[in-house]
Amino acid sequence: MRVYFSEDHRRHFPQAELYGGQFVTPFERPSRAEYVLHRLKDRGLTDIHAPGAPDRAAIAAMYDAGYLTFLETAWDQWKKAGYAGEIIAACFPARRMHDTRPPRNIDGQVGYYALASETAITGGTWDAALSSAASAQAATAHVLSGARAAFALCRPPGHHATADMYGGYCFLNNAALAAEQMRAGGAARVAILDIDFHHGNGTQDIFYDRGDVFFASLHGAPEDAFPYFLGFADETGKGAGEGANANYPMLPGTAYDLWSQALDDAIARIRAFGAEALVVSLGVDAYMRDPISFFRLDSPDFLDAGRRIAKLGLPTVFCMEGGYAIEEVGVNTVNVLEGFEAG
Ligand code: SP5
Ligand code: ZN
Repeated sequence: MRVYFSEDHRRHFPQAELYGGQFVTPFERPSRAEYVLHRLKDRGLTDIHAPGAPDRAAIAAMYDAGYLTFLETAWDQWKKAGYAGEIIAACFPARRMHDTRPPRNIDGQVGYYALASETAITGGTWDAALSSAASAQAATAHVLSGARAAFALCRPPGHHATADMYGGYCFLNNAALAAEQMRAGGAARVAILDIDFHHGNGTQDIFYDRGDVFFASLHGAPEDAFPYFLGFADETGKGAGEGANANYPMLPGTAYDLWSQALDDAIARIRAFGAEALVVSLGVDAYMRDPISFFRLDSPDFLDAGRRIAKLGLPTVFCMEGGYAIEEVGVNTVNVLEGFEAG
């Protein structure tokens, strides 16, 4: 399976994540990608390519223009305001406040475009986010040209990003861009299967009223897990999208027996939907030793999950999402890909 990966991911490496009231080294850090890369090479997956330039028109078509301008200019504005630290959101348009009036002030803009404050922006963040999107776009182009599958080793990840908000370590929604590109490339119906531990709120939001893109997400129940405010089972889509959204929230301690039942159900729904192409949001934070998550999957379970996904028989783009048990992220991620290739 061909892999797309950009070294530019390293340009996004904030020093700080707000966690438990302290600033810690971000869980989402550059070494994650390096571990995946090493494991790919160890297992003979050496067909690794740098993506070309991102398709900016496709990004502009999906994204809010003000949001893109914000991402592009936030660091300069922050410096001009005289701030010495990284960009961290501190106040938000909460209930009964205006959420359609982006402020002029940079602190105001940051809160307006952030959905969580754990995620910092630095001088290299925008370029890294673009390079991550470019990997997803190049992997999708490769599959559209006839390959069975491709892996976009995206970093930063994407599934929490909406068309106008960043957070959850995500800035541009790589999987959403891949799905839309599949549609533009001729797939009448596309499915996105999100197996990251966290609900893919951004992806759900982008396609919620669309009947041509099915979204299924397996994740920690929102009562207990980030992003807390979306991902409930009764979110089934709206308008033309009614019935094209499937959430599988699961409780702390969930192991592969239950998780794989949810996976099988999601796969059956994708088959019934009649998807012609598949995008997998491939996070491996469902792993039992993940430091910020609470499922109990073990490494061999990821092999089995890959096998089950392959049974759909669809052209498939994998986009890297989360996974924070740093050293095991490589093994678990590549296990999904190897299971898929064996299945
Ligand atoms: C892409 C992705 O996996 N993003 C995840 C973002 C999670 N950010 C919020 C983390 C909050 C962690 N709280 C965990 C408590 C564990 N004791
Ligand atoms: Zn996650």
